[in-house]
Amino acid sequence: MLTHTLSQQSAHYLHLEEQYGAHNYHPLPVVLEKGEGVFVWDVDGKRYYDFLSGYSAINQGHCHPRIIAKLLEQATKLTLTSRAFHSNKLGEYAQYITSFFGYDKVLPMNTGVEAVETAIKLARRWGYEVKGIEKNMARIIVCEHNFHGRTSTVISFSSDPSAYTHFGPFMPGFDFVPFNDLVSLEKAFQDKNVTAFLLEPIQGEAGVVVPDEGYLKGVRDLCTEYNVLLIADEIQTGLARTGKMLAIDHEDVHADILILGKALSAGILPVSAVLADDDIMLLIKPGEHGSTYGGNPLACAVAIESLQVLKDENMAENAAAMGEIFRNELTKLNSPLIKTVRGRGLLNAIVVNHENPEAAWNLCMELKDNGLLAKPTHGDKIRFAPPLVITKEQIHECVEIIGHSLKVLK
Ligand code: IF1
Repeated sequence: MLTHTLSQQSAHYLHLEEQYGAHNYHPLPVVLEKGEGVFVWDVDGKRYYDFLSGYSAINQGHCHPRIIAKLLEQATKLTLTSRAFHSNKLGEYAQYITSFFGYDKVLPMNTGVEAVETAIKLARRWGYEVKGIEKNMARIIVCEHNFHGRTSTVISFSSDPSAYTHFGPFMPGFDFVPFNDLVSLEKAFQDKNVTAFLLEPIQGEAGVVVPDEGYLKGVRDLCTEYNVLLIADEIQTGLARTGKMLAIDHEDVHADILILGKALSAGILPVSAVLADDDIMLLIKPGEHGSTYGGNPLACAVAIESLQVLKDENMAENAAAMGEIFRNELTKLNSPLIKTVRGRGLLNAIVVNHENPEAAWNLCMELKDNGLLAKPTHGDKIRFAPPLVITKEQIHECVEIIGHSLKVLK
């Protein structure tokens, strides 16, 4: 029997969360208090490799010194003006990020799902005012097993009962197609009321589902042919995570609307962004959309440095190289407990092969005891997504930890 003891310190903090916090998560029983690069430390001073990276928000590594320095510098100057007034940082950031990704304009928001909601509003506005769809008839196509966030509109097009049960009534105007299926997508596009197709270029929460080579290019061609906006949700797959700056870059695809979040601020504060060209972005007029913190000077300063660091430290190239080694070494373990190893760059996952439904959880508990933090997604899959600063030596050490933990589990 695997036994996992809990220190008194950790038990104290778990109790406080249990007693006074909502029970909307089921975290691994570890209480962290420090992070640096690929490592985090718990309240007892034990060190772990972080193989979740805040669900890909910490691509640059925990507390990256250059980004923290920019945070501190701006935090002592000006943190929020609201959009009732201009700030020097917003204009600088807007110019920086639009040239970084090749778009005319950026609409700054805070959380990922706010950016997804913003993209939905932009696509509907374009559908009515440019494509000429009848009022309130616009449809947006989404993929089965998608994950785009947790607001009431966004769960309206989730296919996961745990995300939408007893949260109705739901927002109308969304239709499903299977992911990685161009035939179904073209069929869905026969409906003239379709204004956009929203997808994750790799499905993260579904367990790192990588589409066939050519799928993203096929999506681009169909969207162009049927005058449908391509909305790429790169909140989890973007910002060097999959071995390119964007996951759609693997097929040289340009999205009509690009959504970013998470690592846009390196895990420091919520920053998200919607990028589009003028023919779409300028359809939202002054006073028709916004948010209190959207585009605040602190977020702008942190986001510029977070993006610059990705480039300066060649994080996409490192993610591609380290991911290749990681998947090859995992496969070489030849563990009967690993059904599949899949992913791209440093967004990877294994499918655990075991009749015990708790096997993935038990493996994560064993990994935790051996100094590596990861978490199961949808039962039998474990996502492995370390910060993109991880070195070859560290990858090999982590594969050893995984191999040893698998043996114990067997
Ligand atoms: C949770 C999942 C990951 C995202 C994509 C939009 C959002 C997310 C592709 C919304 C957020 C987070 C949310 C967090 C856990 C995590 C997650 F398990 F929920 F699905 F990463 F896979 N698009 N993903 O991945 O961004 O509003 O959260 O900033 O809700 O448990 P957000």
